Amino acid sequence: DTALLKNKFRGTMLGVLIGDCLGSPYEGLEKLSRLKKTVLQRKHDKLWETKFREPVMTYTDDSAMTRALAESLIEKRDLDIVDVAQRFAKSYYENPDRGYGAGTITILKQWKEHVDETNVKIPAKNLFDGLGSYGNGGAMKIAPVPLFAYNNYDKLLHYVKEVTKITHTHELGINGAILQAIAIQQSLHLNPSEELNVSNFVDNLISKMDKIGDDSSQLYKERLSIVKNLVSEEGDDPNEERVVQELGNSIRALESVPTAIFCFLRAQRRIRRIRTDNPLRRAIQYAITLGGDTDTIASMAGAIAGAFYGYEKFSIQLLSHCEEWELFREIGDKMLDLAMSQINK
Ligand code: F2R
Ligand code: MG
Ligand code: MG
Repeated sequence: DTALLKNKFRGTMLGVLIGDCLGSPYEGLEKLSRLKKTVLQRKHDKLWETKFREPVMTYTDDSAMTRALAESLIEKRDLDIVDVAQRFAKSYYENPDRGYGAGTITILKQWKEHVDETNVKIPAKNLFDGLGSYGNGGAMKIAPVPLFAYNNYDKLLHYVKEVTKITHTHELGINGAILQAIAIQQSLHLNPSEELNVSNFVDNLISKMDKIGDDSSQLYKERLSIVKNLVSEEGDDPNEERVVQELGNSIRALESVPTAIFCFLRAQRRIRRIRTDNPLRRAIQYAITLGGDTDTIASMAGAIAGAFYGYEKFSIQLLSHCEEWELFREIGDKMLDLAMSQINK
């Protein structure tokens, strides 16, 4: 069904953007107190429901890098990591104040001088005394890859690794990007009119991480088991303190990608003090209440939820408050054309 797929591709790109725009004012703060949750609820009511034009909410590095990667895939009709690196650097120098990670800035500055096939992978390898970055920057910008390879799991794995390694060479950083990409791919293939089988969704992720088979994928498997336990708990109060303690809310991939998946899955049903019937809104709003790396966790949860529900679950009022939302929608459409042209290749 092309109409549904179009909706889902747009939803993925806009999920990245909206989660980032809504989450970024809270990045680095503690989990929200009861009072702050009420303030957040009112603010989101206004943003989602009123036609009144708010000042535009700007996006951060998460959306800037996602956009650059998607535009490279669209332009080159394949993954060209040198072109991706050039676009990352260009978009950084156009607006360096989007809150980039320190390690990523080091890489972007080195690429500014000159980047080609021989040196594109070098700066990332040298980061953090040669350990490479385990930040969530690989996962936060990966959404265009599951769109590009939406029907092909092996291609997805290959392309995620290739593109992530130019910024994140630590196994935890790479596997975080793989997990986020698989979660988006799974969501793209599910029918949003049918109830989501939450436990199957996690089991599929666990078995795919298991097949990767290295040490860090086992750590992700453990986190996913925690996701499964937490999501199966009854009641309407998924205690934020426990969620943060057991899954994390930090800038590290291991402490944020499983958390984003949890936000998407738990938002299938009611959450205390989040008043909305819209599970896509609930996923993003809940991610923000956890505090910590709110732009990135809300953006990753938004991408997975957007891939599942499609863009029509976002209100036009909300979209119109976000920087360049129409461009992100158009990128979704172009990614669909590209993905369709790839299917028989
Ligand atoms: N950087 C931020 N937020 C904090 C500052 C923004 C603030 N709003 C402001 O205005 O200043 N957010 C963005 O960064 C995250 C993605 O980060 P990425 O791209 O992975 O960067 P990096 O530098 O590679 O890793 C992040 C940090 O993690 C620590 N780290 C990573 N690997 C490490 C290793 N092997 N050893 C030790 N530490 C390691 C470092 O502190 C890195 O700087 C997103 O949240 C995005 O929104
Ligand atoms: Mg950011
Ligand atoms: Mg962040």
